[in-house]
Amino acid sequence: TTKKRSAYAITTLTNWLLQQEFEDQIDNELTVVLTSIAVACKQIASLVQRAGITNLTGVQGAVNVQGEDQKKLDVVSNEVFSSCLRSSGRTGIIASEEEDVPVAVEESYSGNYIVVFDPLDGSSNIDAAVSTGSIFGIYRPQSECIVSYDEDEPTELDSEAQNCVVEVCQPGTNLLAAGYCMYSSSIIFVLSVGNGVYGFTLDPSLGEFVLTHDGIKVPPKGQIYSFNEGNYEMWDDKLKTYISDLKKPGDNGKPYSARYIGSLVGDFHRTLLYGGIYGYPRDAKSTNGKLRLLYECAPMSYLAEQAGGRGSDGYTRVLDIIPEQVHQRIPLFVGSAEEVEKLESYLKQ
Ligand code: AHM
Ligand code: MG
Repeated sequence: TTKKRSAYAITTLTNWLLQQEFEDQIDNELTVVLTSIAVACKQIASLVQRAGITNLTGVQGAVNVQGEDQKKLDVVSNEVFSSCLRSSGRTGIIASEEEDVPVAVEESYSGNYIVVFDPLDGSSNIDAAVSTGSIFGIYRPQSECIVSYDEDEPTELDSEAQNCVVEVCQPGTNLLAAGYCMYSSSIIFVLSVGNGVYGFTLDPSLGEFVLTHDGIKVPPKGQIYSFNEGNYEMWDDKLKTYISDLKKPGDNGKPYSARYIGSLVGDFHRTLLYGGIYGYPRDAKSTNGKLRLLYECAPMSYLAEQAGGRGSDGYTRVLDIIPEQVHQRIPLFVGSAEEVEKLESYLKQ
């Protein structure tokens, strides 16, 4: 006889992680890392929600290694993420969008896992209280990897820092886990540890992430495209043709709909649930696109594949690309399997 489940039963992220551990999908060290990431996300969520009150909107005044103006919340979120990971005692190396190079966690309190993250993605949306998110990926240390530096910007790294770069530059196929947390009308933590995609909504009255999206599958096709069309004139002709064709009425008599927040996590989350395609192509000015392979494109492509979708740079599977630089950019097309294949068929013509 099966026991009846109480109407009040909930599955918290903690319970879910312990279940994964019990099933040998993850080990106890990874459970600790994922738990500390969830804590960082709750802390960032609270900072984001109160930013307008606590004077945390606006720019910090510094520019990061990628030449972008750092927002105050970019800097604070990076600190929150880093300190949660360090104090977990289970991470060895951490690499962030907001840090020039990956850093090793002090030996006395370090562990094995490598965590790559973008602590607050889409931060141009912050001052208008529009959706943002945190993105992360987790790897195990490895020894083989190709490293090269941008010749225009020679870096002087000591051997420890060099080693961190080598360890961090792994292809997405090596990911042990990846996920994001979206700070929107709800705060949703979406995670895969290699056996599907699960979503947990923060219950503010409990302060806990509760399982709300069990085994997310991206629809094989979708009617929404999500591109920054302001860049249209700078795009390649094949891509222009693709976008123009999406605007022609299809079999159902309707063209595709356009939706673009300018926040990868929000645009990706919608694509995951509703289907369609998200794209950040290369253009005449940004010849490798805008998004970073390691902590934006690879984690999102991993989640897309785990949900039955695809992630491509237009020609190649994103997860097969071996990073040569920590902050390397690539074009990204991600979402419903058939929509990404359709895009590829235009670009490959
Ligand atoms: P960020 O990491 O500096 O926040 O930039 C990444 C963001 C993504 O969230 C979003 O998809 C993209 O930049 C939007 O760029 P654009 O404003 O060029 O459309
Ligand atoms: Mg980013």
